[in-house]
Parts: sequence; structure tokens; C-alpha cells
Amino acid sequence: MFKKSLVAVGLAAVLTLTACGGSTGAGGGGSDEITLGFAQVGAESGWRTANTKSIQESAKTAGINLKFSDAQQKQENQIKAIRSYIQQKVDLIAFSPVVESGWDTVLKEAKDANIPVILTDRAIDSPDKTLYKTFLGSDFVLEGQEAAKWLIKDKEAATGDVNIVELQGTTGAAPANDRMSGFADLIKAESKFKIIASQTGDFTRSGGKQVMEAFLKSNPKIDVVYAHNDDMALGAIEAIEAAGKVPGKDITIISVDATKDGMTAAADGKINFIVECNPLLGDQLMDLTKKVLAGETVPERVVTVETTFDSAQAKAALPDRKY
Ligand code: GYE
Repeated sequence: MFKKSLVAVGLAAVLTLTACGGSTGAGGGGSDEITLGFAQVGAESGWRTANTKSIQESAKTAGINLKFSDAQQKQENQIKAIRSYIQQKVDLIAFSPVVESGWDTVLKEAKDANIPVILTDRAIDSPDKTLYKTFLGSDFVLEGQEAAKWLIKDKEAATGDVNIVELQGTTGAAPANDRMSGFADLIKAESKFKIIASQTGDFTRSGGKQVMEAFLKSNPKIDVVYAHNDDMALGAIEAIEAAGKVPGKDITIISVDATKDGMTAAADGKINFIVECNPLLGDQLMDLTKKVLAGETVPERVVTVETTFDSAQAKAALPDRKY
């Protein structure tokens, strides 16, 4: 693609063939259409569903031919998808890495094939910054800090221990690692805050429910649930209600994402505080894709702007919620 105009009288047919099969990446789209290979994490949460929809719709609007794959939250599937995009000579590969580590080999293969890569949503931990052009997504450390800041204020008057249980996202994923560390870094300033249990619920509703059931059985006094996403908080709410307790009152609940389902629970007072994480990255991704392929310089980090909601703010924002 971005096939150079190789038109010369008499040689046109031969040269067109060369361009299609050549190393510029014909992408299967013909003409000047850009082909983008996108390797998605999965369909684990409301956030992810909204993210996928945003990417598919934005590609259509931008006139970009999108090849889309769902890795079902498995790194090996994502690596396979990226390798297949390399084979198909797409113009650009974008992906949301399920976990942070283990990407160097496959990204070197993309680099050797001259196919630029954009990271969206989640980061990788490779020190080699030449393996990708830019990283578009949220600041997950900041999200964890926002959760902690609100909790510190909310429990200002508490004199005894504040027992916290944490529902972690997918083990090894950037949002799980960063939301954990951002939160822990701030609450450690006050010794009354105790994280008494912390386990992964894999960012799913069923995972959150299962882990919360176990937490409730083994811990008689739980004051706070800090869930790394809304889906796990919603699963935890089911477990808390089944145990005869009132979510949002007997147990304070904090989560991240601010999807419609999460915001509805917040408006109902079942979630006390939500940190927003915006999944609508499609337009920015298409824009960056076009710029990278046009040879323009793009910033190496594009951070999503986000806000937070307590229960009253969630109620007010809910009618206009886009995801
Ligand atoms: O918070 C969670 C999803 O990577 C930011 O992944 C994303 C996270 C999001 O499963 O709901």
C-alpha cells in the first residue's frame, strides 16, 4: 500500500504485479486503501466490547480496511494473529497486549517486515522503544491513585483498621499491574488501610463474583472492595448481596472504567466511586495510523483524558453515557 505510482507506458502491467507482491505490503485491499491488522485482547468486559465497536466503526468512517482478531485473553493467540498479519503484509499492525511482557520476538518480526506497530490501550515492558511507533491509551497508575485519593478522603474519620480486598485484573496485564501499584503507593501513607486479600478476577464478571465469594467466606470484616474494573465490581456486588450484605453501604465499592453498567450501579449507590477509563480509542487510532503511514512523526505516547464519578455524579452523567 501507499504503492508508489509506478505507472509507465508499456510497463504498467508488470509493475503493478510487482507492487502488489512487493514488500510495501499490498494488504489485500487493492488501490490506495490502508489495511490495518488489529489484534484485540478478547471480549472479557463491557469496556472491551465498547473498545472493539469503537475501532470497527472508526475504521469504517476513516475508509480503512480492518482485519480484526479476538485472542480470547491468550497471549499465544495474539502472537499468532500478529504473525498472520505480517504474512498478509498488512500496512500497519495495532494491538492491545493482553500482558506486558514477552513481545520482543514477534515485534522484531514485524519490524523486519517493515510493518509499523501501534500499541493501543495496554503497554508492553520492552526497553526497545523502536518496536512500536506510539502507545495510545490511559494512564493506569493515575487511575489507581485516583481510587486511593477518594478512599483516603472518604475514610478520613475512620479510626480503626480499614480492611480492603482487591479484585485484580488479568495477571501480568498493564492495567492490573499499574492500578495495583498506583493505589498501593498512596494508601500506604496511612497505616489504618490494610489490603487483607488481593486476587485476580481476570477482568470478568464471573471472575469477580467467584473471588469475592471466597473473600467473604474467609474474611469476617471487609470494609472496602477495590475492583480493577466495573465487571468485577458487578460480580462482587452479586456475591455481597447473596451473602446478605448491602453493597455501597456495608461495604464500600470502588471500581475503574465507568461503563454504562458500572455507572448504573453507581447511580443506584451500589458502587461508591468509579474512575473513568475511556475505551473509545477508534478515531485516534485511525488518525495515528494514517499519520504513521504518511511518514509523519507522532508522539511516542498519547494519553487519554479521563475523569472520576461518585454516586451523584454518576447519576447526572448516566443519560449521556456513550459506552
Ligand atoms: O479496564 C477492563 C478491560 O485494558 C483498560 O481491560 C483495559 C481494561 C479495562 O478488560 O475492563
